[in-house]
Amino acid sequence: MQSLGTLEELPQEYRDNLTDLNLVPLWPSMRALLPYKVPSRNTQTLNWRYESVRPLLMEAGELTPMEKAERRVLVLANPGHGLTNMQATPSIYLGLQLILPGETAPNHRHTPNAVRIIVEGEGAYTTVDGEPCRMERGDLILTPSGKWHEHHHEGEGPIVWLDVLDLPLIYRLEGSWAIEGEPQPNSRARDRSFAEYSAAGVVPNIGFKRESTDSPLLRYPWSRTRACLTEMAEHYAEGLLRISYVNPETGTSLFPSIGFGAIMLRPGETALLPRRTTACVFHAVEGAGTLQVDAGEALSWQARDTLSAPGYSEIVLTNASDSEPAFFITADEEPLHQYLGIF
Ligand code: GTQ
Repeated sequence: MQSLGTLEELPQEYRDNLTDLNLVPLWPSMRALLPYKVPSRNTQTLNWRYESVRPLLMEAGELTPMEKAERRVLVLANPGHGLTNMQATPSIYLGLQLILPGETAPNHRHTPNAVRIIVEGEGAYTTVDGEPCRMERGDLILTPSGKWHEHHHEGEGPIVWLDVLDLPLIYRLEGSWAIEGEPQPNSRARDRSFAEYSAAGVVPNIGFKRESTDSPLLRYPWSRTRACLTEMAEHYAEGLLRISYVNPETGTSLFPSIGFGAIMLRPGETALLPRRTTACVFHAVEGAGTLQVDAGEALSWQARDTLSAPGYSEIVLTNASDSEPAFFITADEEPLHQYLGIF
């Protein structure tokens, strides 16, 4: 490929004149903007070990009361994107949120889409547009763009979950904003969307037509995802065991931005993931093993750890146990890549 002119080759006076008029010459940056065949990727391969993060999160519980935090979160920031930009991948924000017994994270709604993946603790629920969604280990709780949500914790110990938002994308689109609301009335004991939509292949037919394209199901319990993968393993002796979380009405991804999935590794399995364009986040729900990207250093992981890996890479996951399966919940940018035609 032809080498192009550099900035330094241009007379300083000419460069200054360009700058004065808010102009930039393309050719010195041409190859950086449009690299040959494979994009440049800032997403680093990383493990945020829960064992290391947890003590600092608990310390935040002592240092900062809920009134001073609104959301008490330590953000899992990928240094490749610059720590203060709070990106795990180009479009995905991750945070570990702590609520102590008796605390409430007050009601608000915002434009970014959010999912919580429960990491530790029992007895908490998130109320989403009036629907109280119970939170158990590994469950996915959805708060799609614009829905009111507040978090309550009535259990014994701390509760911790992983927030997954499309905040970096929405923020850069200059579309990120929030408003506070009055506490939501506790009109229901349980989440109605779960009654209506949680039986696969069955949807309610009681005389209403939904206008929204959001997933109508707000809680995807881990017990059902796990049971599905375990049952699939009975039928497939080999090949990647993977499911996608979908909108039960349309079969499409939960959000237009981020796609969610889950992977099971059989006992002793080494899984080579098909190479994909999108960066990916892995949250280990059960087990222990390694993650290796492009034959680099193998990172060890265990249950409750959260990892990131860049797109266009070859990812190998191993399960260290010869007797027990291992499970991940994944988040990636596939829906966006599909929409943009770059997947
Ligand atoms: O729980 O609503 O990690 O609004 C970041 C922003 C969590 C939340 C985050 C939020 C929330």
